[in-house]
Amino acid sequence: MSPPRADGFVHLEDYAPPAWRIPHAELAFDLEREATVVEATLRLEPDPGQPGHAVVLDGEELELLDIEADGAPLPADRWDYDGRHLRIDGFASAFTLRTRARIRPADNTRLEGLYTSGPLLLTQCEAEGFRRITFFADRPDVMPTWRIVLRADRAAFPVLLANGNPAGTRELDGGRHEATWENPHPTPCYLFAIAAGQLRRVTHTLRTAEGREVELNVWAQGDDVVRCHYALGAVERALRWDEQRFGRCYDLEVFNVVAAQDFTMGAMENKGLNIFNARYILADEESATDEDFLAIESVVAHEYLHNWSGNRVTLRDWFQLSLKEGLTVFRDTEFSADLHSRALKRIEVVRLLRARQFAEDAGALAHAVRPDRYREISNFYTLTIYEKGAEVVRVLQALVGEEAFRAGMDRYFADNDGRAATIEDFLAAHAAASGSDLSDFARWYAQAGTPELWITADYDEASGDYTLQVDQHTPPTPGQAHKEALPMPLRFVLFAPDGGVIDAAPETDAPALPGGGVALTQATHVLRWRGLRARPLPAFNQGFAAPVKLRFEYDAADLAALARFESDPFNRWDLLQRLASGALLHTLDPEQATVALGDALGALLDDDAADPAFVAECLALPDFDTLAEACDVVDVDELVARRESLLDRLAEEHVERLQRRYESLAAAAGDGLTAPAMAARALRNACLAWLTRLDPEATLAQAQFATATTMTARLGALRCLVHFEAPGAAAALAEFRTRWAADPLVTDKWIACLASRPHPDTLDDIGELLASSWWLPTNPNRVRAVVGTFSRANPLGFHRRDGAGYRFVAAQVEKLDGINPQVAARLLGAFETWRKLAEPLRHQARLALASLQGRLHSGDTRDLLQRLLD
Ligand code: 0A1
Ligand code: ZN
Repeated sequence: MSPPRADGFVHLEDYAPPAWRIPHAELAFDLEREATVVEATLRLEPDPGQPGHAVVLDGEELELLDIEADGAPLPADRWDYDGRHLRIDGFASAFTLRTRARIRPADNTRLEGLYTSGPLLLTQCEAEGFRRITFFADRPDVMPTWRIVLRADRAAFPVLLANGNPAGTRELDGGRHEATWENPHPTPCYLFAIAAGQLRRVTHTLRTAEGREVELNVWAQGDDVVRCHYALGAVERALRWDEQRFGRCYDLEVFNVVAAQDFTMGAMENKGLNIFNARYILADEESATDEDFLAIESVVAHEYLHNWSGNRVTLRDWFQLSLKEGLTVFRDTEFSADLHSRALKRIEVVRLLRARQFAEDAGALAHAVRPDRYREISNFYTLTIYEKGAEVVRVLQALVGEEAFRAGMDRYFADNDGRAATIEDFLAAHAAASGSDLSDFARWYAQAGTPELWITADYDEASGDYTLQVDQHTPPTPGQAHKEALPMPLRFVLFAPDGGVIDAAPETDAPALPGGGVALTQATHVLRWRGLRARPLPAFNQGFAAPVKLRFEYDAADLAALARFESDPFNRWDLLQRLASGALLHTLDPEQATVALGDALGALLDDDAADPAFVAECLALPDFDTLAEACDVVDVDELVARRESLLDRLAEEHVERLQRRYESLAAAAGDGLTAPAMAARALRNACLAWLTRLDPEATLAQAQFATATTMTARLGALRCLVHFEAPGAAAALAEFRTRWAADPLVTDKWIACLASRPHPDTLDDIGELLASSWWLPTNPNRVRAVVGTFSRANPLGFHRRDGAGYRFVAAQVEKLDGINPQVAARLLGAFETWRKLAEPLRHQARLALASLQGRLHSGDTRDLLQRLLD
């Protein structure tokens, strides 16, 4: 990688391979909370192709104690450390460098490098945290094998974990002990990890398909260990799935997972030692919702699956981030779809894309799946890199077909095992395996913005000829005015007026696709059918095969008819979402759309054969973010008011049906994590929310809260009580708060419930919270529960007309910047679409952002603020 240019950006085109390689690294830690000493012994070898370079290692906030080369102290005129880089001159051939440095874990509130979380010592190194542990070439294309020695007080740190396989332990003097770990796989330092402390585990041993015996362990503090069983099961499911679906086996003797209460992101795939935000590990039915369980399974799988997509095949540089993240999200969503319902998983993914990624792709922070420059890489752990990156992989699979895609994946893993790869390497493997030319496909990685497909129909009564013209267009994004057409699948079905499927294939220059439909390869295509008896009704993009916005002139009656005809469950859901959006945004006749939507929902509620989880998804109308994303100018109050009144009207229309389903599902919704029980709880909670709108006493919600035996039911009821400001709300909140006061993860739940109460005066509650002992600004989960929820899930609070919501979030960003810059920077993301706000909000948002100028200190927040204001 290369240093930033004078413009402050690191540029993709400046990439140069490392001038010095590190084939092997040995680290010894004397672990202590206040001051840990790290001794690093690095074998350094010059790249014969690039002679004459000084050795330059990264190192931040390190207190250098000793420096030696080949066993002798290095004279002061041979090295220089300026607080960011250690430069060593005068070596032309391989040598061994030994440094000793002191670091201060207890002072590390950034949670990057080595830090304390309660009594534990933990690390987080991705993306550039390893340079806060020791002097090293902190870039992903330097991949040594590792030997790691940990020494610590036995009583305080009885468990000492690091990457790789255990390679011995011994007792030391003074109540200390030592553990050695060896990682034989070439591994970049961003995947380095240690975890030390009083950890307890649940464990399970299995044999991989290759015959290797592997011990799986999930570790947590104290009594939390009893809530690790579900995560342990999820590790095993992910391991087996990767064997079966992608032929990938696990490659060490042990796979350790550790739960941490203080963790900035979701989890981290360190080689053989995954470290997790505790919220993605700890669960039982008393304390975790069904959604929590599903999220745990998918994050556990995500991190496990990185062992191949990310670790065995790693990244050449951080511009390639989506090569591991997009691909691994693709793999984890396939895992969840194979294990549970494919349609429900697709709905979940598309909701997130539409509510958040489309907005990112159209706002001030838009960037390509492979950006070509960055100031601060931690600001690129985005929905575009992850979720759109996964969609791009899905598009590739649709274009080449599932069989060729699997062959391409085999080839990618085989050709790049142990290497630091690029997106070009990924595409080359798929091009070779499928025999396709993927040069146009590469545009998906370079071009930002959500593509739009404009489809227009023409039917000639006399001849019965029907044509569809498909025009592709991607709007401009910052720095990218002109866009080219992207290759993508177009799936479609034509329905006759009676709902029968018209089976004929169209005449078209667009190539047919292996799984049905055609490949769009140009900006415009025409599809023509001849001699149809009547004007057909087309449905498109089954399964959301292409991540696009699709425009076709339907009226409400068309959408309602299609929702009855369509057999693809994703599309049936999507057609109802379109009806709702059309009613709310007035892109359809609002009255007709409302009536059609009401009829469709009524039929669904009457249909006891339909999956209750699917019915619950249909009852969940497009959220505020999704609606706002579809507007050019966002009038927050108007949008919220329209949505509320549509919900009121639909709830009134269906009150009896809602009551019937709520009651009839009571038995099925008891305990247990079976699909039918979870589905029943989902639909009951959806019905309860609609019914509570109509009942000022909130009788059902109060009863559900009082008798709940699962967190899903309890929290569903609490949310209704708090959000509708029902009579029992304060008592329920107080009871919940007291009962779970010792559990930070459950505490985050009531806090998020409070912070999302849809009312402008929620800001006052938040003020009280911040003055209480519940406020823990050093704990990322707590900050997200309070400030993140308020800014992202409370439109009436955040977008208060007086701008107080914006000022509050801006003030928190400034405070948190000095504690944990990555957490602070993420909060700024709530302003990404501020330019679309109707006045006076736009002006207020600008003032709040401008007030931060000159007051932020970290690279993370300064980069985001500048991009928001540019
Ligand atoms: N690679 C992780 C995400 C991650 C990124 C940065 C982190 O440190 C601040 C932590 C985790 C994943 O995709 O799960
Ligand atoms: Zn990941």
